[in-house]
Amino acid sequence: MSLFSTVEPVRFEGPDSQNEFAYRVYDRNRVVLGKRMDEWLRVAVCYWHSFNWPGHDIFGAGTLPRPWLGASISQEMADVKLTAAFDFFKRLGVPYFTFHDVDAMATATTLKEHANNLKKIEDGMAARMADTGVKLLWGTANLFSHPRYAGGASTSPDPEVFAWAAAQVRCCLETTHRLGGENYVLWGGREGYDSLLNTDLGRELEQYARFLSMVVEHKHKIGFKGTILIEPKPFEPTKHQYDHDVAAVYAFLQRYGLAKEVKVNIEVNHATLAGLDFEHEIAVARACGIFGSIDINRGDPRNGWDTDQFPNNAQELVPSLVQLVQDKGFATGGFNFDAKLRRQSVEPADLYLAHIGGIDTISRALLAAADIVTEGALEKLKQKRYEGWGGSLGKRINSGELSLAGLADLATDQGLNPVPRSGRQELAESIIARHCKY
Ligand SMILES: [Mn+2]
Repeated sequence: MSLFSTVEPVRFEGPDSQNEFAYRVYDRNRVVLGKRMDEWLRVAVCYWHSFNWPGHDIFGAGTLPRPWLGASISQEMADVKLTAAFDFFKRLGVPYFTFHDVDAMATATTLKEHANNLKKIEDGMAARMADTGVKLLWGTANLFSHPRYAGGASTSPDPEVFAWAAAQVRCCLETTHRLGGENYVLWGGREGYDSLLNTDLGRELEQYARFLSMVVEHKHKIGFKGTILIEPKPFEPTKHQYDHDVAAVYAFLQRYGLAKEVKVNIEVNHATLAGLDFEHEIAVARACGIFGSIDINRGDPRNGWDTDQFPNNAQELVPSLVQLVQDKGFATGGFNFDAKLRRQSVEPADLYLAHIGGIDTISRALLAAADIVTEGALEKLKQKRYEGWGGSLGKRINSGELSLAGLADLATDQGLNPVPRSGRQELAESIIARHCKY
Protein backbone atom coordinates (compact mmCIF):
# COMPACT_ATOMS: atom_id res chain seq x y z
CA MET A 1 0.00 0.00 0.00
CA SER A 2 1.13 3.52 -0.74
CA LEU A 3 -0.39 6.97 -1.18
CA PHE A 4 -0.98 6.06 -4.83
CA SER A 5 -2.60 2.63 -4.32
CA THR A 6 -6.11 4.08 -4.51
CA VAL A 7 -6.16 3.93 -8.32
CA GLU A 8 -6.35 0.63 -10.22
CA PRO A 9 -3.67 0.01 -12.85
CA VAL A 10 -4.39 2.33 -15.79
CA ARG A 11 -5.32 0.52 -19.01
CA PHE A 12 -6.19 1.44 -22.58
CA GLU A 13 -9.97 1.49 -23.04
CA GLY A 14 -10.31 3.35 -26.34
CA PRO A 15 -11.74 6.75 -27.34
CA ASP A 16 -15.28 6.00 -26.11
CA SER A 17 -14.28 5.09 -22.57
CA GLN A 18 -16.09 6.98 -19.80
CA ASN A 19 -13.40 6.03 -17.30
CA GLU A 20 -11.17 9.03 -16.49
CA PHE A 21 -8.51 6.65 -15.17
CA ALA A 22 -8.06 4.92 -18.53
CA TYR A 23 -6.10 5.78 -21.66
CA ARG A 24 -8.32 6.74 -24.57
CA VAL A 25 -5.50 6.93 -27.13
CA TYR A 26 -2.27 5.57 -25.62
CA ASP A 27 -2.33 1.87 -26.43
CA ARG A 28 1.19 0.73 -25.68
CA ASN A 29 0.95 -2.30 -27.98
CA ARG A 30 -0.58 -0.50 -30.95
CA VAL A 31 1.81 -0.67 -33.88
CA VAL A 32 2.38 2.65 -35.66
CA LEU A 33 4.61 2.58 -38.77
CA GLY A 34 6.20 -0.67 -37.69
CA LYS A 35 6.88 0.24 -34.08
CA ARG A 36 4.85 -0.08 -30.85
CA MET A 37 3.47 3.13 -29.36
CA ASP A 38 5.44 2.69 -26.14
CA GLU A 39 8.64 2.38 -28.22
CA TRP A 40 7.83 5.57 -30.12
CA LEU A 41 7.05 7.61 -27.01
CA ARG A 42 9.33 6.08 -24.35
CA VAL A 43 7.39 7.87 -21.59
CA ALA A 44 9.11 8.72 -18.32
CA VAL A 45 7.73 10.10 -15.03
CA CYS A 46 10.06 12.43 -13.14
CA TYR A 47 10.79 11.86 -9.50
CA TRP A 48 11.31 15.44 -8.37
CA HIS A 49 8.07 17.28 -9.27
CA SER A 50 5.84 14.25 -8.77
CA PHE A 51 7.16 12.99 -5.42
CA ASN A 52 9.61 15.51 -4.04
CA TRP A 53 7.76 18.79 -4.59
CA PRO A 54 5.11 19.62 -1.97
CA GLY A 55 3.34 22.23 -4.07
CA HIS A 56 5.04 25.33 -2.67
CA ASP A 57 5.66 28.42 -4.75
CA ILE A 58 7.48 31.67 -4.04
CA PHE A 59 4.39 33.06 -2.26
CA GLY A 60 3.08 30.04 -0.41
CA ALA A 61 3.75 26.78 1.39
CA GLY A 62 3.27 23.27 0.11
CA THR A 63 -0.30 22.08 -0.51
CA LEU A 64 0.22 18.50 -1.71
CA PRO A 65 0.20 15.60 0.75
CA ARG A 66 3.70 14.10 0.50
CA PRO A 67 4.14 12.54 3.96
CA TRP A 68 7.73 11.49 3.23
CA LEU A 69 8.93 15.11 2.94
CA GLY A 70 10.45 17.29 5.67
CA ALA A 71 13.24 19.76 6.35
CA SER A 72 15.62 16.80 6.43
CA ILE A 73 14.88 13.43 4.76
CA SER A 74 15.79 10.28 6.70
CA GLN A 75 16.57 6.98 4.97
CA GLU A 76 13.18 5.71 6.13
CA MET A 77 11.40 8.68 4.50
CA ALA A 78 13.41 8.21 1.30
CA ASP A 79 12.39 4.54 1.25
CA VAL A 80 8.68 5.37 1.71
CA LYS A 81 8.99 7.86 -1.14
CA LEU A 82 10.65 5.21 -3.30
CA THR A 83 7.85 2.72 -2.64
CA ALA A 84 5.19 5.33 -3.47
CA ALA A 85 7.02 6.37 -6.66
CA PHE A 86 7.38 2.85 -8.03
CA ASP A 87 3.79 2.02 -7.08
CA PHE A 88 2.75 5.04 -9.18
CA PHE A 89 5.03 4.16 -12.16
CA LYS A 90 3.67 0.61 -12.21
CA ARG A 91 -0.01 1.57 -11.93
CA LEU A 92 0.39 4.28 -14.59
CA GLY A 93 1.96 1.66 -16.87
CA VAL A 94 4.91 3.68 -18.16
CA PRO A 95 8.27 2.16 -19.12
CA TYR A 96 10.66 4.77 -17.64
CA PHE A 97 11.42 7.13 -14.76
CA THR A 98 13.98 9.93 -14.25
CA PHE A 99 15.54 11.22 -11.02
CA HIS A 100 17.85 13.78 -9.40
CA ASP A 101 20.29 12.43 -6.81
CA VAL A 102 19.18 14.59 -3.86
CA ASP A 103 15.46 14.28 -4.58
CA ALA A 104 15.54 10.51 -4.21
CA MET A 105 18.08 9.95 -1.42
CA ALA A 106 18.26 10.76 2.30
CA THR A 107 19.65 14.21 3.13
CA ALA A 108 23.46 14.33 3.36
CA THR A 109 25.73 17.02 4.75
CA THR A 110 29.15 15.68 3.74
CA LEU A 111 30.31 14.17 0.47
CA LYS A 112 30.98 10.84 2.17
CA GLU A 113 27.42 10.78 3.46
CA HIS A 114 26.18 11.84 0.03
CA ALA A 115 27.87 8.86 -1.64
CA ASN A 116 26.58 6.44 1.01
CA ASN A 117 23.00 7.73 0.92
CA LEU A 118 22.88 7.72 -2.87
CA LYS A 119 24.17 4.13 -2.94
CA LYS A 120 21.44 3.09 -0.48
CA ILE A 121 18.65 4.52 -2.62
CA GLU A 122 20.33 3.13 -5.75
CA ASP A 123 20.08 -0.35 -4.21
CA GLY A 124 16.40 0.26 -3.45
CA MET A 125 15.81 1.48 -7.01
CA ALA A 126 17.58 -1.54 -8.48
CA ALA A 127 15.32 -3.89 -6.48
CA ARG A 128 12.13 -2.00 -7.48
CA MET A 129 13.23 -1.86 -11.12
CA ALA A 130 13.73 -5.62 -11.11
CA ASP A 131 10.28 -6.14 -9.52
CA THR A 132 8.34 -3.80 -11.79
CA GLY A 133 10.28 -3.78 -15.08
CA VAL A 134 10.35 0.03 -14.97
CA LYS A 135 13.62 1.33 -16.47
CA LEU A 136 15.73 4.45 -16.02
CA LEU A 137 15.57 6.95 -18.90
CA TRP A 138 18.11 9.24 -17.25
CA GLY A 139 19.66 10.34 -14.00
CA THR A 140 20.93 13.79 -13.10
CA ALA A 141 22.63 15.57 -10.20
CA ASN A 142 20.89 18.53 -8.60
CA LEU A 143 23.53 21.28 -8.76
CA PHE A 144 21.19 24.18 -8.09
CA SER A 145 19.04 23.77 -4.93
CA HIS A 146 21.67 23.87 -2.19
CA PRO A 147 22.83 27.36 -1.10
CA ARG A 148 26.42 26.43 -2.04
CA TYR A 149 25.34 26.61 -5.69
CA ALA A 150 23.87 30.13 -5.51
CA GLY A 151 26.77 31.43 -7.61
CA GLY A 152 26.80 28.48 -10.00
CA ALA A 153 28.21 24.93 -9.85
CA SER A 154 30.93 24.48 -12.48
CA THR A 155 30.80 28.23 -13.15
CA SER A 156 31.09 29.17 -9.47
CA PRO A 157 33.70 31.75 -8.49
CA ASP A 158 34.79 29.22 -5.81
CA PRO A 159 36.75 26.14 -7.00
CA GLU A 160 35.59 24.23 -3.90
CA VAL A 161 32.03 24.47 -5.21
CA PHE A 162 33.26 23.17 -8.59
CA ALA A 163 34.83 20.23 -6.73
CA TRP A 164 31.57 19.49 -4.84
CA ALA A 165 29.67 19.50 -8.12
CA ALA A 166 32.26 17.15 -9.64
CA ALA A 167 31.85 14.73 -6.72
CA GLN A 168 28.06 14.79 -7.04
CA VAL A 169 28.15 14.18 -10.79
CA ARG A 170 30.70 11.39 -10.46
CA CYS A 171 28.40 9.58 -7.96
CA CYS A 172 25.23 10.17 -9.95
CA LEU A 173 26.78 9.20 -13.30
CA GLU A 174 28.07 5.96 -11.79
CA THR A 175 24.67 5.24 -10.18
CA THR A 176 22.94 5.95 -13.51
CA HIS A 177 25.40 3.58 -15.23
CA ARG A 178 24.83 0.77 -12.71
CA LEU A 179 21.04 1.17 -13.01
CA GLY A 180 21.26 0.80 -16.80
CA GLY A 181 20.21 4.42 -17.44
CA GLU A 182 19.98 5.29 -21.12
CA ASN A 183 21.10 8.92 -20.77
CA TYR A 184 22.66 11.27 -18.25
CA VAL A 185 21.38 14.88 -18.10
CA LEU A 186 23.03 18.13 -17.02
CA TRP A 187 20.72 21.07 -16.47
CA GLY A 188 22.82 24.15 -15.71
CA GLY A 189 20.23 25.87 -13.58
CA ARG A 190 22.80 28.14 -11.94
CA GLU A 191 25.35 28.14 -14.77
CA GLY A 192 24.78 31.75 -15.74
CA TYR A 193 24.74 35.10 -14.01
CA ASP A 194 22.51 37.54 -12.19
CA SER A 195 24.75 40.52 -12.98
CA LEU A 196 27.63 41.01 -15.41
CA LEU A 197 29.08 43.61 -13.03
CA ASN A 198 30.43 40.85 -10.77
CA THR A 199 30.80 38.10 -13.39
CA ASP A 200 33.81 37.07 -15.49
CA LEU A 201 31.83 35.51 -18.34
CA GLY A 202 34.85 34.30 -20.33
CA ARG A 203 36.37 32.57 -17.32
CA GLU A 204 33.05 30.91 -16.42
CA LEU A 205 32.64 29.48 -19.93
CA GLU A 206 36.14 27.96 -19.66
CA GLN A 207 35.24 26.43 -16.28
CA TYR A 208 32.00 25.02 -17.66
CA ALA A 209 33.84 23.47 -20.60
CA ARG A 210 36.44 21.92 -18.27
CA PHE A 211 33.64 20.42 -16.18
CA LEU A 212 31.82 18.99 -19.16
CA SER A 213 35.04 17.53 -20.56
CA MET A 214 35.67 15.80 -17.21
CA VAL A 215 32.15 14.33 -17.29
CA VAL A 216 32.64 13.01 -20.83
CA GLU A 217 36.05 11.57 -19.93
CA HIS A 218 34.56 9.82 -16.88
CA LYS A 219 31.68 8.44 -18.92
CA HIS A 220 34.17 6.68 -21.19
CA LYS A 221 36.34 5.58 -18.30
CA ILE A 222 33.49 3.72 -16.60
CA GLY A 223 32.09 2.38 -19.88
CA PHE A 224 28.75 4.22 -19.73
CA LYS A 225 27.19 3.79 -23.17
CA GLY A 226 24.28 6.20 -22.63
CA THR A 227 24.07 9.72 -24.04
CA ILE A 228 25.22 12.82 -22.14
CA LEU A 229 22.54 15.51 -22.54
CA ILE A 230 22.50 19.24 -21.80
CA GLU A 231 19.10 20.85 -21.19
CA PRO A 232 18.95 24.35 -22.68
CA LYS A 233 17.05 27.09 -20.83
CA PRO A 234 17.49 30.84 -21.31
CA PHE A 235 16.93 32.11 -17.74
CA GLU A 236 15.17 31.40 -14.44
CA PRO A 237 16.49 31.08 -11.84
CA THR A 238 19.39 33.17 -13.21
CA LYS A 239 18.98 36.34 -15.26
CA HIS A 240 20.94 34.66 -18.05
CA GLN A 241 21.81 31.00 -18.41
CA TYR A 242 24.75 30.02 -20.65
CA ASP A 243 22.77 27.10 -22.18
CA HIS A 244 20.34 29.68 -23.57
CA ASP A 245 18.93 27.59 -26.42
CA VAL A 246 19.98 24.74 -28.71
CA ALA A 247 21.98 26.99 -31.03
CA ALA A 248 23.94 28.48 -28.11
CA VAL A 249 24.62 25.00 -26.71
CA TYR A 250 25.83 23.79 -30.11
CA ALA A 251 28.22 26.73 -30.51
CA PHE A 252 29.62 26.00 -27.04
CA LEU A 253 30.02 22.27 -27.73
CA GLN A 254 31.75 22.96 -31.03
CA ARG A 255 34.11 25.51 -29.52
CA TYR A 256 35.29 22.97 -26.94
CA GLY A 257 35.34 19.91 -29.20
CA LEU A 258 32.37 18.24 -27.49
CA ALA A 259 29.81 18.30 -30.32
CA LYS A 260 30.17 14.58 -30.96
CA GLU A 261 29.94 13.68 -27.26
CA VAL A 262 26.99 15.68 -25.96
CA LYS A 263 23.43 16.10 -27.22
CA VAL A 264 20.44 18.11 -25.97
CA ASN A 265 17.35 17.43 -23.88
CA ILE A 266 14.81 19.93 -25.23
CA GLU A 267 12.00 21.16 -22.98
CA VAL A 268 8.87 22.66 -24.51
CA ASN A 269 8.61 25.59 -22.13
CA HIS A 270 12.32 26.34 -22.20
CA ALA A 271 11.91 26.96 -25.93
CA THR A 272 8.94 29.23 -25.19
CA LEU A 273 10.95 31.17 -22.60
CA ALA A 274 13.75 31.64 -25.15
CA GLY A 275 11.19 33.20 -27.51
CA LEU A 276 11.37 30.18 -29.82
CA ASP A 277 8.99 27.48 -30.98
CA PHE A 278 9.48 23.97 -29.59
CA GLU A 279 9.65 22.63 -33.15
CA HIS A 280 12.37 25.20 -33.92
CA GLU A 281 14.57 23.81 -31.15
CA ILE A 282 14.07 20.28 -32.45
CA ALA A 283 14.84 21.40 -36.02
CA VAL A 284 18.09 23.12 -34.91
CA ALA A 285 19.16 20.06 -32.89
CA ARG A 286 18.49 17.74 -35.85
CA ALA A 287 20.33 20.05 -38.26
CA CYS A 288 23.36 20.06 -35.92
CA GLY A 289 23.15 16.33 -35.18
CA ILE A 290 22.62 16.83 -31.42
CA PHE A 291 18.96 15.88 -30.91
CA GLY A 292 18.66 13.64 -27.85
CA SER A 293 15.53 13.70 -25.71
CA ILE A 294 12.45 15.75 -24.75
CA ASP A 295 10.94 17.19 -21.56
CA ILE A 296 7.33 17.53 -22.70
CA ASN A 297 6.08 19.97 -20.03
CA ARG A 298 4.80 23.27 -21.39
CA GLY A 299 4.43 26.84 -20.18
CA ASP A 300 1.56 29.27 -20.28
CA PRO A 301 1.91 31.61 -23.25
CA ARG A 302 0.67 34.56 -21.21
CA ASN A 303 3.29 34.49 -18.48
CA GLY A 304 7.03 34.49 -18.63
CA TRP A 305 8.06 31.88 -16.10
CA ASP A 306 8.46 28.14 -16.07
CA THR A 307 5.03 26.80 -15.10
CA ASP A 308 5.97 23.18 -16.01
CA GLN A 309 2.42 22.22 -16.99
CA PHE A 310 1.27 18.91 -18.42
CA PRO A 311 0.72 19.08 -22.19
CA ASN A 312 -2.91 19.17 -23.34
CA ASN A 313 -2.83 20.54 -26.88
CA ALA A 314 -2.00 17.80 -29.37
CA GLN A 315 -2.21 19.97 -32.48
CA GLU A 316 0.47 22.30 -31.13
CA LEU A 317 2.83 19.33 -30.78
CA VAL A 318 2.25 17.79 -34.22
CA PRO A 319 4.99 19.74 -36.10
CA SER A 320 7.50 18.41 -33.54
CA LEU A 321 6.17 14.86 -33.74
CA VAL A 322 6.40 14.99 -37.54
CA GLN A 323 10.15 15.56 -37.16
CA LEU A 324 10.41 12.69 -34.69
CA VAL A 325 8.51 10.34 -37.02
CA GLN A 326 10.72 11.40 -39.97
CA ASP A 327 13.71 10.38 -37.82
CA LYS A 328 11.98 7.05 -37.03
CA GLY A 329 11.88 7.94 -33.33
CA PHE A 330 14.34 8.51 -30.52
CA ALA A 331 17.74 6.83 -30.30
CA THR A 332 18.24 6.83 -26.50
CA GLY A 333 15.81 9.65 -25.59
CA GLY A 334 12.14 9.70 -24.68
CA PHE A 335 9.29 11.93 -23.51
CA ASN A 336 9.93 12.89 -19.89
CA PHE A 337 7.09 14.50 -17.93
CA ASP A 338 9.13 17.11 -16.07
CA ALA A 339 5.72 18.52 -15.12
CA LYS A 340 4.12 19.90 -11.98
CA LEU A 341 0.57 19.63 -10.76
CA ARG A 342 -1.23 22.88 -10.01
CA ARG A 343 -1.21 23.69 -6.28
CA GLN A 344 -4.93 22.93 -5.89
CA SER A 345 -4.54 19.43 -7.36
CA VAL A 346 -4.13 17.98 -3.89
CA GLU A 347 -5.52 14.48 -4.34
CA PRO A 348 -3.29 11.51 -5.27
CA ALA A 349 -5.74 10.90 -8.12
CA ASP A 350 -4.69 14.23 -9.68
CA LEU A 351 -1.19 12.92 -10.40
CA TYR A 352 -2.74 10.07 -12.40
CA LEU A 353 -5.20 12.34 -14.23
CA ALA A 354 -2.38 14.75 -15.15
CA HIS A 355 -0.15 12.02 -16.60
CA ILE A 356 -3.01 10.19 -18.35
CA GLY A 357 -4.08 13.42 -20.05
CA GLY A 358 -0.51 14.25 -21.03
CA ILE A 359 0.28 10.78 -22.36
CA ASP A 360 -2.93 10.71 -24.41
CA THR A 361 -2.03 14.16 -25.78
CA ILE A 362 1.37 13.06 -27.10
CA SER A 363 -0.24 9.85 -28.40
CA ARG A 364 -2.76 11.94 -30.41
CA ALA A 365 0.10 14.01 -31.80
CA LEU A 366 2.05 10.87 -32.70
CA LEU A 367 -0.89 9.32 -34.61
CA ALA A 368 -1.51 12.56 -36.52
CA ALA A 369 2.20 12.90 -37.33
CA ALA A 370 2.39 9.29 -38.55
CA ASP A 371 -0.57 9.96 -40.90
CA ILE A 372 1.05 13.17 -42.17
CA VAL A 373 4.37 11.47 -42.89
CA THR A 374 2.61 8.50 -44.55
CA GLU A 375 0.46 10.75 -46.74
CA GLY A 376 3.56 12.65 -47.83
CA ALA A 377 1.82 15.90 -48.92
CA LEU A 378 3.79 18.05 -46.49
CA GLU A 379 7.11 16.56 -47.55
CA LYS A 380 6.15 16.93 -51.22
CA LEU A 381 5.34 20.60 -50.66
CA LYS A 382 8.76 21.11 -49.09
CA GLN A 383 10.57 19.24 -51.85
CA LYS A 384 8.82 21.25 -54.53
CA ARG A 385 9.87 24.46 -52.82
CA TYR A 386 13.55 23.53 -53.10
CA GLU A 387 13.45 21.69 -56.43
CA GLY A 388 15.62 24.32 -58.16
CA TRP A 389 18.58 23.13 -56.09
CA GLY A 390 18.39 19.79 -57.90
CA GLY A 391 18.90 21.53 -61.28
CA SER A 392 22.21 22.47 -62.88
CA LEU A 393 22.49 25.95 -61.32
CA GLY A 394 21.83 24.63 -57.81
CA LYS A 395 24.32 21.80 -58.27
CA ARG A 396 27.03 24.11 -59.61
CA ILE A 397 26.62 26.50 -56.64
CA ASN A 398 26.75 23.67 -54.09
CA SER A 399 29.72 21.93 -55.69
CA GLY A 400 31.91 24.98 -55.06
CA GLU A 401 32.82 25.21 -58.72
CA LEU A 402 31.58 28.83 -58.96
CA SER A 403 33.20 31.80 -57.24
CA LEU A 404 31.18 34.82 -56.19
CA ALA A 405 32.41 36.68 -59.30
CA GLY A 406 31.81 33.66 -61.54
CA LEU A 407 28.28 33.30 -60.30
CA ALA A 408 27.65 37.03 -60.65
CA ASP A 409 28.85 36.92 -64.26
CA LEU A 410 26.68 33.90 -64.99
CA ALA A 411 23.59 35.56 -63.48
CA THR A 412 24.27 38.72 -65.48
CA ASP A 413 25.08 36.98 -68.78
CA GLN A 414 22.05 34.71 -68.61
CA GLY A 415 19.81 37.61 -67.60
CA LEU A 416 18.40 35.64 -64.62
CA ASN A 417 15.05 36.99 -63.49
CA PRO A 418 13.65 34.74 -60.74
CA VAL A 419 9.89 34.97 -60.31
CA PRO A 420 8.34 34.81 -56.80
CA ARG A 421 6.70 31.45 -56.10
CA SER A 422 4.15 30.50 -53.46
CA GLY A 423 5.52 29.15 -50.19
CA ARG A 424 2.17 27.40 -49.61
CA GLN A 425 2.28 28.16 -45.88
CA GLU A 426 -1.49 28.13 -45.42
CA LEU A 427 -1.71 24.78 -47.18
CA ALA A 428 1.04 23.39 -44.91
CA GLU A 429 -0.88 24.61 -41.84
CA SER A 430 -4.09 23.04 -43.17
CA ILE A 431 -2.34 19.70 -43.65
CA ILE A 432 -1.42 19.71 -39.95
CA ALA A 433 -4.95 20.74 -38.88
CA ARG A 434 -6.87 18.23 -40.95
CA HIS A 435 -4.89 15.27 -39.62
CA CYS A 436 -5.61 16.13 -35.98
CA LYS A 437 -8.56 13.80 -35.62
CA TYR A 438 -7.62 11.50 -32.75
MN1 LIG B 1 13.29 19.88 -17.56
